[in-house]
Amino acid sequence: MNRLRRVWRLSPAIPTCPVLYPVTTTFTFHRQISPRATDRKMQATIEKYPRKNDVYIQYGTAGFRTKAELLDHVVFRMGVLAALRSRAKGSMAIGVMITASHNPEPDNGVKLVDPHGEMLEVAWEAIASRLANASDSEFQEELAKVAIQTGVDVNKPALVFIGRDTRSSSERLGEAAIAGVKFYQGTAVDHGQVTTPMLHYYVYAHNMNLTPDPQLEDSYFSKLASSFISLSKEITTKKNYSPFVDFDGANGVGALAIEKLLPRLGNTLLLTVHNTDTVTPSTLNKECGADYVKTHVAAPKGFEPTPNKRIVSVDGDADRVIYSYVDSQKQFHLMDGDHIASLVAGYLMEMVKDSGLELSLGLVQTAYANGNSTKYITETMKIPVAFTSTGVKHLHHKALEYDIGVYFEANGHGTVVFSNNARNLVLQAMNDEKLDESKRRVIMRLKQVMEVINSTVGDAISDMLLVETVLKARGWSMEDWEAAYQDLPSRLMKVHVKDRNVIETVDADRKCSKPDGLQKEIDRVVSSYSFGRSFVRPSGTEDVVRVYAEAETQVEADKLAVEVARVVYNNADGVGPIPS
Ligand code: 16G
Ligand code: MG
Repeated sequence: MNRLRRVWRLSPAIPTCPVLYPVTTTFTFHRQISPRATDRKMQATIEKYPRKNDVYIQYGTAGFRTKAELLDHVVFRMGVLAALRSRAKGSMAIGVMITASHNPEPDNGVKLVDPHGEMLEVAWEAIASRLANASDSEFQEELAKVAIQTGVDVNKPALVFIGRDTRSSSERLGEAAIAGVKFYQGTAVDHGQVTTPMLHYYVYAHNMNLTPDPQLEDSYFSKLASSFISLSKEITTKKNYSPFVDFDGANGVGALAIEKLLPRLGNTLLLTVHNTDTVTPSTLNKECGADYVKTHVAAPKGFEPTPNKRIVSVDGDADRVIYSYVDSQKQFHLMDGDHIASLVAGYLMEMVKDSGLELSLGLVQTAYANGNSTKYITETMKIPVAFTSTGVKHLHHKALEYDIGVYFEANGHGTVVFSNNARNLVLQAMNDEKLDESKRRVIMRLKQVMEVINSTVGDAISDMLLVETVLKARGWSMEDWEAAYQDLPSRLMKVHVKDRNVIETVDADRKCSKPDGLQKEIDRVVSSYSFGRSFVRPSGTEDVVRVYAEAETQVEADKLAVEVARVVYNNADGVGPIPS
Protein backbone atom coordinates (compact mmCIF):
# COMPACT_ATOMS: atom_id res chain seq x y z
CA MET A 1 0.00 0.00 0.00
CA ASN A 2 2.89 2.31 0.86
CA ARG A 3 4.42 1.71 -2.50
CA LEU A 4 1.18 2.55 -4.18
CA ARG A 5 0.98 5.86 -2.36
CA ARG A 6 4.46 6.69 -3.56
CA VAL A 7 3.29 6.26 -7.12
CA TRP A 8 0.48 8.74 -6.62
CA ARG A 9 2.87 11.31 -5.24
CA LEU A 10 4.91 11.22 -8.41
CA SER A 11 2.18 12.97 -10.33
CA PRO A 12 -0.16 14.87 -8.08
CA ALA A 13 -1.35 17.25 -10.76
CA ILE A 14 -2.33 14.52 -13.16
CA PRO A 15 -3.59 11.73 -10.95
CA THR A 16 -5.53 10.03 -13.73
CA CYS A 17 -2.56 9.74 -16.00
CA PRO A 18 -0.61 6.64 -15.02
CA VAL A 19 1.35 6.59 -18.28
CA LEU A 20 3.47 9.38 -16.89
CA TYR A 21 4.72 7.20 -14.07
CA PRO A 22 8.20 5.89 -14.35
CA VAL A 23 8.28 2.28 -15.37
CA THR A 24 9.58 0.85 -12.10
CA THR A 25 8.86 -2.30 -10.21
CA THR A 26 6.47 -0.21 -8.19
CA PHE A 27 4.49 0.56 -11.31
CA THR A 28 4.49 -3.04 -12.45
CA PHE A 29 3.40 -4.13 -9.01
CA HIS A 30 0.61 -1.62 -9.02
CA ARG A 31 -0.62 -2.67 -12.42
CA GLN A 32 -0.50 -6.36 -11.65
CA ILE A 33 -2.34 -6.19 -8.34
CA SER A 34 -4.84 -3.50 -9.05
CA PRO A 35 -5.70 -2.63 -12.63
CA ARG A 36 -7.57 0.58 -12.03
CA ALA A 37 -10.59 1.81 -13.88
CA THR A 38 -8.61 4.80 -15.17
CA ASP A 39 -5.97 2.49 -16.67
CA ARG A 40 -8.66 0.60 -18.49
CA LYS A 41 -10.28 3.82 -19.63
CA MET A 42 -7.00 5.10 -21.01
CA GLN A 43 -6.29 1.82 -22.74
CA ALA A 44 -9.76 2.01 -24.27
CA THR A 45 -8.95 5.49 -25.60
CA ILE A 46 -5.73 4.20 -27.16
CA GLU A 47 -7.66 1.37 -28.75
CA LYS A 48 -10.10 3.82 -30.30
CA TYR A 49 -7.14 4.65 -32.57
CA PRO A 50 -5.82 1.14 -33.17
CA ARG A 51 -2.59 0.39 -34.96
CA LYS A 52 -4.07 -1.57 -37.83
CA ASN A 53 -0.98 -3.28 -39.20
CA ASP A 54 2.60 -3.81 -38.18
CA VAL A 55 4.25 -2.06 -41.14
CA TYR A 56 7.00 0.17 -39.74
CA ILE A 57 6.38 3.86 -40.28
CA GLN A 58 9.11 6.48 -39.94
CA TYR A 59 9.15 10.19 -39.11
CA GLY A 60 10.86 11.25 -42.33
CA THR A 61 11.88 14.48 -44.05
CA ALA A 62 8.39 15.91 -43.64
CA GLY A 63 6.99 13.94 -40.70
CA PHE A 64 4.85 10.82 -41.21
CA ARG A 65 3.20 10.47 -44.58
CA THR A 66 1.16 7.59 -46.00
CA LYS A 67 -2.40 6.60 -46.93
CA ALA A 68 -4.81 8.56 -44.74
CA GLU A 69 -6.64 5.46 -43.50
CA LEU A 70 -3.41 4.18 -41.91
CA LEU A 71 -2.73 7.32 -39.93
CA ASP A 72 -5.36 7.64 -37.19
CA HIS A 73 -3.26 5.99 -34.49
CA VAL A 74 -0.14 7.86 -35.62
CA VAL A 75 -1.85 11.24 -35.41
CA PHE A 76 -3.46 10.42 -32.04
CA ARG A 77 -0.03 9.48 -30.72
CA MET A 78 1.55 12.62 -32.19
CA GLY A 79 -1.06 14.61 -30.26
CA VAL A 80 0.17 12.84 -27.14
CA LEU A 81 3.80 13.44 -28.05
CA ALA A 82 3.17 17.12 -28.78
CA ALA A 83 1.69 17.53 -25.28
CA LEU A 84 4.72 15.78 -23.84
CA ARG A 85 7.05 17.95 -25.90
CA SER A 86 5.24 21.08 -24.70
CA ARG A 87 5.94 20.02 -21.11
CA ALA A 88 9.56 19.29 -22.02
CA LYS A 89 9.80 22.84 -23.39
CA GLY A 90 8.46 24.62 -20.31
CA SER A 91 4.82 24.56 -21.51
CA MET A 92 5.51 26.47 -24.70
CA ALA A 93 3.08 25.78 -27.54
CA ILE A 94 3.93 22.95 -29.96
CA GLY A 95 2.27 22.61 -33.37
CA VAL A 96 0.75 19.55 -35.02
CA MET A 97 0.12 19.99 -38.74
CA ILE A 98 -2.02 17.49 -40.63
CA THR A 99 -1.07 17.52 -44.30
CA ALA A 100 0.46 15.44 -47.07
CA SER A 101 1.50 18.56 -48.96
CA HIS A 102 1.67 17.86 -52.71
CA ASN A 103 0.75 14.16 -52.43
CA PRO A 104 -2.52 12.91 -53.92
CA GLU A 105 -5.72 13.46 -51.92
CA PRO A 106 -6.00 9.91 -50.48
CA ASP A 107 -2.68 10.41 -48.65
CA ASN A 108 -2.18 12.38 -45.51
CA GLY A 109 0.56 13.15 -43.03
CA VAL A 110 1.47 14.72 -39.74
CA LYS A 111 4.42 16.78 -38.58
CA LEU A 112 5.31 18.57 -35.37
CA VAL A 113 6.36 22.20 -35.04
CA ASP A 114 8.82 23.22 -32.33
CA PRO A 115 8.44 26.29 -30.06
CA HIS A 116 10.23 28.82 -32.26
CA GLY A 117 8.24 27.75 -35.28
CA GLU A 118 11.02 25.48 -36.48
CA MET A 119 10.72 21.82 -37.44
CA LEU A 120 10.83 19.14 -34.76
CA GLU A 121 14.29 18.67 -33.24
CA VAL A 122 15.99 15.79 -35.05
CA ALA A 123 16.64 13.79 -31.85
CA TRP A 124 12.87 13.66 -31.26
CA GLU A 125 12.13 12.19 -34.67
CA ALA A 126 13.28 8.79 -33.41
CA ILE A 127 11.04 9.19 -30.36
CA ALA A 128 8.11 10.00 -32.64
CA SER A 129 8.83 6.86 -34.67
CA ARG A 130 9.08 4.73 -31.51
CA LEU A 131 5.68 5.90 -30.29
CA ALA A 132 4.05 5.55 -33.69
CA ASN A 133 5.25 1.96 -34.04
CA ALA A 134 4.49 0.66 -30.54
CA SER A 135 1.67 -1.89 -30.41
CA ASP A 136 -1.55 -0.73 -28.77
CA SER A 137 -0.77 -2.71 -25.64
CA GLU A 138 2.82 -1.39 -25.39
CA PHE A 139 1.99 2.23 -26.05
CA GLN A 140 1.46 3.36 -22.43
CA GLU A 141 4.69 1.75 -21.33
CA GLU A 142 6.62 3.22 -24.25
CA LEU A 143 5.20 6.64 -23.45
CA ALA A 144 6.21 6.35 -19.81
CA LYS A 145 9.75 5.51 -20.95
CA VAL A 146 9.83 8.57 -23.19
CA ALA A 147 8.59 10.75 -20.32
CA ILE A 148 11.42 9.50 -18.12
CA GLN A 149 14.05 9.68 -20.85
CA THR A 150 13.17 13.27 -21.68
CA GLY A 151 12.75 14.27 -18.04
CA VAL A 152 9.42 16.04 -18.48
CA ASP A 153 7.87 17.81 -15.54
CA VAL A 154 4.44 16.23 -15.48
CA ASN A 155 3.06 19.00 -13.30
CA LYS A 156 3.45 21.59 -16.01
CA PRO A 157 0.61 22.51 -18.33
CA ALA A 158 0.87 21.54 -22.01
CA LEU A 159 -0.36 23.51 -25.00
CA VAL A 160 -0.70 22.22 -28.57
CA PHE A 161 -1.82 24.08 -31.69
CA ILE A 162 -3.46 21.90 -34.35
CA GLY A 163 -3.70 22.89 -38.01
CA ARG A 164 -4.79 21.01 -41.10
CA ASP A 165 -4.98 21.21 -44.88
CA THR A 166 -8.17 20.81 -46.93
CA ARG A 167 -8.00 17.03 -47.49
CA SER A 168 -11.21 15.14 -46.78
CA SER A 169 -9.40 13.04 -44.12
CA SER A 170 -7.80 16.01 -42.38
CA GLU A 171 -10.73 16.93 -40.15
CA ARG A 172 -10.98 13.37 -38.81
CA LEU A 173 -7.23 13.23 -38.24
CA GLY A 174 -7.29 16.66 -36.59
CA GLU A 175 -9.78 15.24 -34.10
CA ALA A 176 -7.46 12.31 -33.46
CA ALA A 177 -4.67 14.78 -32.67
CA ILE A 178 -6.92 16.70 -30.28
CA ALA A 179 -7.89 13.42 -28.57
CA GLY A 180 -4.18 12.64 -28.16
CA VAL A 181 -3.46 16.00 -26.55
CA LYS A 182 -6.41 15.57 -24.16
CA PHE A 183 -5.34 12.01 -23.36
CA TYR A 184 -2.13 13.50 -22.02
CA GLN A 185 -3.99 16.19 -20.12
CA GLY A 186 -2.90 18.98 -22.43
CA THR A 187 -4.83 21.88 -23.94
CA ALA A 188 -5.44 21.60 -27.67
CA VAL A 189 -6.23 24.68 -29.74
CA ASP A 190 -7.75 23.83 -33.11
CA HIS A 191 -6.70 26.41 -35.71
CA GLY A 192 -8.69 24.66 -38.45
CA GLN A 193 -7.59 24.93 -42.08
CA VAL A 194 -4.29 26.78 -42.25
CA THR A 195 -1.21 26.57 -44.44
CA THR A 196 1.79 24.81 -42.90
CA PRO A 197 3.74 28.10 -42.63
CA MET A 198 0.77 29.80 -40.95
CA LEU A 199 0.82 27.19 -38.20
CA HIS A 200 4.60 27.60 -37.84
CA TYR A 201 4.09 31.33 -37.46
CA TYR A 202 1.25 30.92 -34.94
CA VAL A 203 3.41 28.71 -32.73
CA TYR A 204 6.29 31.20 -32.91
CA ALA A 205 4.12 34.28 -32.39
CA HIS A 206 2.34 32.75 -29.41
CA ASN A 207 5.55 31.63 -27.72
CA MET A 208 7.22 35.00 -28.33
CA ASN A 209 4.17 36.84 -27.01
CA LEU A 210 3.97 38.79 -30.26
CA THR A 211 0.21 38.90 -30.36
CA PRO A 212 -2.85 37.71 -28.40
CA ASP A 213 -4.04 34.29 -29.61
CA PRO A 214 -7.36 35.42 -31.11
CA GLN A 215 -5.41 37.78 -33.39
CA LEU A 216 -2.87 35.29 -34.71
CA GLU A 217 -4.45 35.00 -38.15
CA ASP A 218 -4.90 38.73 -38.43
CA SER A 219 -1.33 39.32 -37.28
CA TYR A 220 0.04 36.89 -39.87
CA PHE A 221 -1.74 38.50 -42.82
CA SER A 222 -1.25 42.07 -41.58
CA LYS A 223 2.48 41.58 -41.15
CA LEU A 224 2.83 40.27 -44.71
CA ALA A 225 0.55 42.84 -46.29
CA SER A 226 1.78 45.91 -44.44
CA SER A 227 5.48 45.21 -45.05
CA PHE A 228 4.80 44.43 -48.72
CA ILE A 229 2.79 47.63 -49.16
CA SER A 230 5.49 49.71 -47.46
CA LEU A 231 8.13 48.19 -49.72
CA SER A 232 5.99 48.78 -52.79
CA LYS A 233 5.60 52.44 -51.91
CA GLU A 234 9.35 52.83 -51.51
CA ILE A 235 10.18 51.23 -54.81
CA THR A 236 9.73 53.51 -57.73
CA THR A 237 11.59 51.61 -60.45
CA LYS A 238 8.84 49.91 -62.41
CA LYS A 239 10.15 49.61 -65.99
CA ASN A 240 9.08 46.18 -67.26
CA TYR A 241 7.39 45.12 -64.02
CA SER A 242 3.64 44.53 -64.12
CA PRO A 243 1.55 43.88 -60.98
CA PHE A 244 -0.75 41.39 -62.76
CA VAL A 245 -0.27 37.80 -61.65
CA ASP A 246 -2.18 34.51 -62.05
CA PHE A 247 -2.22 32.60 -58.77
CA ASP A 248 -2.60 28.80 -58.90
CA GLY A 249 -3.90 27.63 -55.50
CA ALA A 250 -3.57 23.87 -56.25
CA ASN A 251 -7.20 23.55 -55.07
CA GLY A 252 -5.80 23.50 -51.56
CA VAL A 253 -5.39 25.54 -48.44
CA GLY A 254 -3.14 28.07 -50.21
CA ALA A 255 -6.22 29.18 -52.17
CA LEU A 256 -8.07 29.86 -48.91
CA ALA A 257 -5.13 31.78 -47.47
CA ILE A 258 -4.62 33.97 -50.52
CA GLU A 259 -8.29 34.99 -50.44
CA LYS A 260 -7.69 36.33 -46.94
CA LEU A 261 -4.57 38.21 -47.98
CA LEU A 262 -5.94 39.72 -51.18
CA PRO A 263 -8.19 42.43 -49.70
CA ARG A 264 -5.28 43.66 -47.61
CA LEU A 265 -2.98 44.15 -50.62
CA GLY A 266 -5.08 46.88 -52.22
CA ASN A 267 -3.82 47.48 -55.74
CA THR A 268 -0.15 46.76 -55.01
CA LEU A 269 -0.47 43.26 -56.46
CA LEU A 270 -3.30 42.33 -58.78
CA LEU A 271 -3.77 38.63 -58.37
CA THR A 272 -6.30 36.55 -60.24
CA VAL A 273 -6.83 33.42 -58.18
CA HIS A 274 -7.35 30.06 -59.94
CA ASN A 275 -7.70 26.46 -58.80
CA THR A 276 -9.64 27.27 -55.67
CA ASP A 277 -11.88 24.20 -55.39
CA THR A 278 -11.16 23.03 -51.86
CA VAL A 279 -14.43 21.08 -51.63
CA THR A 280 -14.10 18.42 -54.37
CA PRO A 281 -11.47 16.04 -52.96
CA SER A 282 -10.18 14.72 -56.30
CA THR A 283 -9.06 18.19 -57.44
CA LEU A 284 -6.32 18.75 -54.84
CA ASN A 285 -2.91 19.03 -56.57
CA LYS A 286 -4.51 17.50 -59.68
CA GLU A 287 -2.77 18.85 -62.77
CA CYS A 288 -2.00 22.03 -60.92
CA GLY A 289 0.07 23.39 -58.06
CA ALA A 290 3.82 23.75 -57.56
CA ASP A 291 4.69 20.06 -57.75
CA TYR A 292 2.77 19.46 -60.97
CA VAL A 293 4.31 22.50 -62.66
CA LYS A 294 7.85 21.62 -61.57
CA THR A 295 7.77 17.90 -62.31
CA HIS A 296 5.81 18.09 -65.56
CA VAL A 297 7.52 21.29 -66.69
CA ALA A 298 4.10 22.47 -67.83
CA ALA A 299 1.63 25.23 -67.02
CA PRO A 300 -1.03 24.35 -64.47
CA LYS A 301 -4.40 23.33 -65.86
CA GLY A 302 -7.60 25.01 -64.73
CA PHE A 303 -7.22 28.29 -66.61
CA GLU A 304 -5.86 29.61 -69.86
CA PRO A 305 -2.46 31.26 -69.32
CA THR A 306 -2.15 34.80 -70.64
CA PRO A 307 1.03 35.23 -72.73
CA ASN A 308 4.01 36.49 -70.70
CA LYS A 309 1.95 36.87 -67.52
CA ARG A 310 3.49 35.50 -64.32
CA ILE A 311 1.94 32.35 -62.87
CA VAL A 312 2.56 31.61 -59.20
CA SER A 313 1.84 28.01 -58.18
CA VAL A 314 1.80 26.81 -54.57
CA ASP A 315 1.54 23.24 -53.29
CA GLY A 316 -1.16 21.55 -51.19
CA ASP A 317 -0.03 23.10 -47.89
CA ALA A 318 1.45 26.27 -49.41
CA ASP A 319 4.99 25.87 -48.16
CA ARG A 320 6.53 25.89 -51.63
CA VAL A 321 6.21 28.12 -54.62
CA ILE A 322 7.09 27.90 -58.31
CA TYR A 323 6.91 30.70 -60.86
CA SER A 324 6.29 30.12 -64.55
CA TYR A 325 4.91 31.72 -67.69
CA VAL A 326 3.88 30.90 -71.21
CA ASP A 327 5.31 33.19 -73.91
CA SER A 328 3.56 34.53 -76.97
CA GLN A 329 4.76 31.49 -78.95
CA LYS A 330 3.00 29.25 -76.36
CA GLN A 331 6.37 28.10 -75.11
CA PHE A 332 6.36 27.23 -71.39
CA HIS A 333 9.07 28.71 -69.09
CA LEU A 334 9.77 27.41 -65.59
CA MET A 335 11.25 29.62 -62.87
CA ASP A 336 11.88 27.20 -60.03
CA GLY A 337 13.42 27.47 -56.57
CA ASP A 338 16.93 27.93 -58.01
CA HIS A 339 15.83 31.00 -59.95
CA ILE A 340 14.05 32.35 -56.88
CA ALA A 341 17.18 31.76 -54.79
CA SER A 342 19.45 33.66 -57.15
CA LEU A 343 16.96 36.51 -57.52
CA VAL A 344 16.54 36.93 -53.77
CA ALA A 345 20.19 36.42 -52.84
CA GLY A 346 21.34 38.94 -55.47
CA TYR A 347 18.95 41.58 -54.15
CA LEU A 348 19.92 41.01 -50.53
CA MET A 349 23.61 41.06 -51.40
CA GLU A 350 23.19 44.40 -53.11
CA MET A 351 21.40 45.82 -50.07
CA VAL A 352 24.11 44.55 -47.74
CA LYS A 353 26.79 46.23 -49.88
CA ASP A 354 24.85 49.49 -50.19
CA SER A 355 24.10 49.58 -46.46
CA GLY A 356 27.77 49.30 -45.52
CA LEU A 357 26.85 46.72 -42.86
CA GLU A 358 29.33 43.95 -42.20
CA LEU A 359 27.09 40.95 -42.72
CA SER A 360 27.93 37.52 -44.10
CA LEU A 361 25.53 36.25 -46.77
CA GLY A 362 25.39 32.75 -48.14
CA LEU A 363 23.09 30.52 -50.11
CA VAL A 364 22.22 26.90 -49.41
CA GLN A 365 21.22 24.41 -52.09
CA THR A 366 20.81 20.66 -52.50
CA ALA A 367 22.13 18.30 -55.16
CA TYR A 368 18.90 18.95 -57.11
CA ALA A 369 19.97 22.55 -57.79
CA ASN A 370 20.61 23.01 -61.47
CA GLY A 371 24.37 23.10 -62.15
CA ASN A 372 24.07 26.36 -64.04
CA SER A 373 22.34 28.06 -61.10
CA THR A 374 25.21 27.16 -58.80
CA LYS A 375 27.70 28.32 -61.41
CA TYR A 376 25.89 31.64 -61.85
CA ILE A 377 25.54 32.26 -58.11
CA THR A 378 29.15 31.46 -57.26
CA GLU A 379 30.95 32.75 -60.36
CA THR A 380 28.87 35.73 -61.49
CA MET A 381 27.18 36.84 -58.28
CA LYS A 382 30.17 35.80 -56.12
CA ILE A 383 27.91 34.48 -53.40
CA PRO A 384 29.12 31.40 -51.50
CA VAL A 385 26.97 28.28 -51.92
CA ALA A 386 26.81 25.44 -49.38
CA PHE A 387 25.20 22.06 -50.04
CA THR A 388 23.15 19.90 -47.70
CA SER A 389 21.07 16.76 -47.95
CA THR A 390 17.52 17.07 -49.26
CA GLY A 391 14.88 18.28 -46.79
CA VAL A 392 14.08 21.74 -45.47
CA LYS A 393 15.43 21.07 -41.99
CA HIS A 394 18.94 20.44 -43.34
CA LEU A 395 18.97 23.59 -45.45
CA HIS A 396 17.48 25.70 -42.68
CA HIS A 397 20.10 24.52 -40.21
CA LYS A 398 22.94 25.30 -42.59
CA ALA A 399 21.53 28.72 -43.49
CA LEU A 400 21.71 29.69 -39.81
CA GLU A 401 25.51 29.75 -40.15
CA TYR A 402 25.31 33.04 -42.07
CA ASP A 403 24.09 36.47 -40.94
CA ILE A 404 21.78 36.30 -43.91
CA GLY A 405 21.17 32.73 -45.03
CA VAL A 406 19.14 32.21 -48.18
CA TYR A 407 18.00 28.67 -48.85
CA PHE A 408 15.87 27.21 -51.58
CA GLU A 409 15.37 23.73 -52.93
CA ALA A 410 14.80 23.53 -56.67
CA ASN A 411 11.26 22.31 -55.89
CA GLY A 412 10.42 25.73 -54.39
CA HIS A 413 10.84 25.13 -50.64
CA GLY A 414 12.81 27.93 -49.07
CA THR A 415 13.16 31.16 -47.19
CA VAL A 416 15.75 33.52 -45.75
CA VAL A 417 16.98 33.46 -42.16
CA PHE A 418 18.66 36.32 -40.31
CA SER A 419 21.06 36.00 -37.39
CA ASN A 420 20.57 37.99 -34.19
CA ASN A 421 23.68 39.89 -35.20
CA ALA A 422 22.05 40.93 -38.47
CA ARG A 423 18.84 42.00 -36.72
CA ASN A 424 20.77 43.97 -34.09
CA LEU A 425 23.02 45.71 -36.62
CA VAL A 426 20.01 46.75 -38.68
CA LEU A 427 18.20 48.13 -35.63
CA GLN A 428 21.30 49.96 -34.40
CA ALA A 429 21.93 51.51 -37.81
CA MET A 430 18.32 52.69 -38.03
CA ASN A 431 18.83 54.61 -34.80
CA ASP A 432 22.21 56.00 -35.76
CA GLU A 433 21.65 59.73 -36.29
CA LYS A 434 25.01 60.20 -38.01
CA LEU A 435 24.19 57.69 -40.71
CA ASP A 436 24.21 58.91 -44.28
CA GLU A 437 20.64 59.31 -45.63
CA SER A 438 21.03 56.97 -48.61
CA LYS A 439 22.37 54.23 -46.34
CA ARG A 440 19.51 54.78 -43.91
CA ARG A 441 17.01 54.28 -46.71
CA VAL A 442 18.63 50.98 -47.74
CA ILE A 443 18.65 49.80 -44.15
CA MET A 444 14.99 50.71 -43.70
CA ARG A 445 14.24 48.69 -46.81
CA LEU A 446 16.26 45.76 -45.51
CA LYS A 447 14.23 45.90 -42.29
CA GLN A 448 10.97 45.78 -44.28
CA VAL A 449 12.25 42.89 -46.36
CA MET A 450 12.95 41.04 -43.10
CA GLU A 451 9.32 41.67 -42.13
CA VAL A 452 7.88 40.30 -45.35
CA ILE A 453 9.83 37.06 -44.92
CA ASN A 454 8.47 34.20 -42.82
CA SER A 455 11.81 33.00 -41.49
CA THR A 456 10.34 30.15 -39.44
CA VAL A 457 9.93 27.98 -42.54
CA GLY A 458 9.47 28.22 -46.31
CA ASP A 459 6.18 30.01 -46.97
CA ALA A 460 4.80 30.14 -50.51
CA ILE A 461 2.81 33.32 -49.93
CA SER A 462 5.56 35.21 -48.16
CA ASP A 463 8.08 34.00 -50.78
CA MET A 464 5.78 35.27 -53.51
CA LEU A 465 5.65 38.72 -51.92
CA LEU A 466 9.43 38.70 -51.66
CA VAL A 467 9.89 37.75 -55.31
CA GLU A 468 7.38 40.42 -56.34
CA THR A 469 9.30 42.99 -54.29
CA VAL A 470 12.57 42.13 -56.02
CA LEU A 471 11.06 42.01 -59.50
CA LYS A 472 9.50 45.39 -58.90
CA ALA A 473 12.70 46.87 -57.49
CA ARG A 474 14.61 45.59 -60.51
CA GLY A 475 11.83 46.63 -62.90
CA TRP A 476 11.91 43.15 -64.41
CA SER A 477 9.52 41.14 -66.52
CA MET A 478 9.72 37.34 -66.46
CA GLU A 479 11.97 37.44 -69.51
CA ASP A 480 14.38 39.83 -67.77
CA TRP A 481 14.52 37.54 -64.75
CA GLU A 482 15.03 34.46 -66.92
CA ALA A 483 17.92 36.09 -68.74
CA ALA A 484 20.17 35.75 -65.66
CA TYR A 485 21.18 32.19 -66.55
CA GLN A 486 19.88 29.27 -68.55
CA ASP A 487 19.19 25.93 -66.88
CA LEU A 488 21.15 22.89 -67.99
CA PRO A 489 18.68 20.31 -69.33
CA SER A 490 17.77 17.81 -66.60
CA ARG A 491 15.60 14.78 -65.99
CA LEU A 492 14.15 13.18 -62.85
CA MET A 493 13.19 9.51 -62.71
CA LYS A 494 11.85 7.06 -60.15
CA VAL A 495 13.09 3.48 -59.77
CA HIS A 496 11.08 0.88 -57.84
CA VAL A 497 13.25 -1.47 -55.79
CA LYS A 498 12.61 -4.12 -53.14
CA ASP A 499 13.96 -1.98 -50.30
CA ARG A 500 14.95 1.60 -51.12
CA ASN A 501 16.93 1.87 -47.88
CA VAL A 502 19.69 -0.36 -49.26
CA ILE A 503 20.83 2.90 -50.87
CA GLU A 504 22.72 5.20 -48.52
CA THR A 505 24.17 8.54 -49.51
CA VAL A 506 26.99 10.81 -48.36
CA ASP A 507 28.34 14.21 -49.40
CA ALA A 508 24.95 15.97 -49.31
CA ASP A 509 23.31 13.17 -51.32
CA ARG A 510 25.79 13.64 -54.15
CA LYS A 511 27.40 10.22 -53.78
CA CYS A 512 26.10 6.89 -52.60
CA SER A 513 28.08 4.84 -50.16
CA LYS A 514 25.87 1.74 -50.37
CA PRO A 515 25.37 -0.71 -51.95
CA ASP A 516 29.04 -1.35 -52.72
CA GLY A 517 30.03 -0.59 -56.27
CA LEU A 518 26.93 1.42 -57.24
CA GLN A 519 28.68 4.80 -57.16
CA LYS A 520 31.54 3.46 -59.27
CA GLU A 521 29.10 2.39 -61.95
CA ILE A 522 27.28 5.73 -61.86
CA ASP A 523 30.63 7.54 -62.23
CA ARG A 524 31.49 5.37 -65.20
CA VAL A 525 28.19 6.13 -66.94
CA VAL A 526 28.34 9.88 -66.19
CA SER A 527 31.91 10.22 -67.48
CA SER A 528 30.82 9.75 -71.08
CA TYR A 529 28.41 12.74 -71.06
CA SER A 530 29.34 16.33 -71.71
CA PHE A 531 28.40 18.43 -68.65
CA GLY A 532 26.97 15.19 -67.23
CA ARG A 533 26.00 14.94 -63.57
CA SER A 534 23.81 12.39 -61.88
CA PHE A 535 22.99 11.17 -58.38
CA VAL A 536 20.52 8.81 -56.76
CA ARG A 537 18.85 8.77 -53.33
CA PRO A 538 16.03 6.96 -51.60
CA SER A 539 12.94 9.18 -51.40
CA GLY A 540 11.84 10.25 -47.95
CA THR A 541 8.19 10.58 -48.96
CA GLU A 542 7.57 7.76 -51.47
CA ASP A 543 8.65 4.15 -51.75
CA VAL A 544 11.04 4.78 -54.66
CA VAL A 545 14.65 5.63 -55.45
CA ARG A 546 14.98 8.99 -57.18
CA VAL A 547 17.42 9.52 -60.04
CA TYR A 548 18.53 12.99 -61.14
CA ALA A 549 20.55 13.63 -64.27
CA GLU A 550 21.65 16.70 -66.15
CA ALA A 551 23.67 17.11 -69.33
CA GLU A 552 24.36 19.49 -72.16
CA THR A 553 21.21 18.64 -74.15
CA GLN A 554 17.77 17.34 -73.17
CA VAL A 555 18.29 14.17 -75.21
CA GLU A 556 21.55 13.49 -73.36
CA ALA A 557 20.01 14.26 -69.96
CA ASP A 558 17.14 11.84 -70.67
CA LYS A 559 19.58 9.16 -71.85
CA LEU A 560 21.82 9.60 -68.83
CA ALA A 561 18.85 9.36 -66.44
CA VAL A 562 17.68 6.10 -68.02
CA GLU A 563 21.20 4.62 -67.93
CA VAL A 564 21.66 5.51 -64.26
CA ALA A 565 18.16 4.26 -63.42
CA ARG A 566 19.10 0.90 -64.93
CA VAL A 567 22.28 0.79 -62.90
CA VAL A 568 20.18 1.35 -59.77
CA TYR A 569 17.67 -1.27 -60.87
CA ASN A 570 20.43 -3.83 -61.30
CA ASN A 571 22.37 -3.00 -58.16
CA ALA A 572 19.49 -2.49 -55.73
CA ASP A 573 17.03 -5.30 -56.52
CA GLY A 574 14.76 -3.42 -58.88
CA VAL A 575 11.16 -4.54 -59.15
CA GLY A 576 8.65 -4.12 -61.97
CA PRO A 577 9.54 -3.01 -65.49
CA ILE A 578 13.16 -2.12 -66.32
CA PRO A 579 13.49 1.69 -66.49
CA SER A 580 13.24 3.07 -70.02
C1 16G B 1 9.64 16.88 -48.31
C2 16G B 1 10.51 17.99 -47.76
C3 16G B 1 11.26 18.68 -48.87
C4 16G B 1 12.01 17.71 -49.72
C5 16G B 1 11.10 16.60 -50.18
C6 16G B 1 11.90 15.52 -50.80
C7 16G B 1 9.99 19.45 -45.92
C8 16G B 1 9.04 20.44 -45.37
N1 16G B 1 9.67 18.95 -47.10
O1 16G B 1 8.61 17.40 -49.08
O2 16G B 1 12.16 19.59 -48.29
O3 16G B 1 12.55 18.34 -50.84
O4 16G B 1 10.44 16.03 -49.06
O5 16G B 1 11.06 14.49 -51.15
O6 16G B 1 11.00 19.10 -45.34
P1 16G B 1 11.63 13.08 -51.50
O7 16G B 1 12.46 12.63 -50.32
O8 16G B 1 10.43 12.25 -51.75
O9 16G B 1 12.48 13.26 -52.71
MG1 MG C 1 4.39 21.29 -49.00
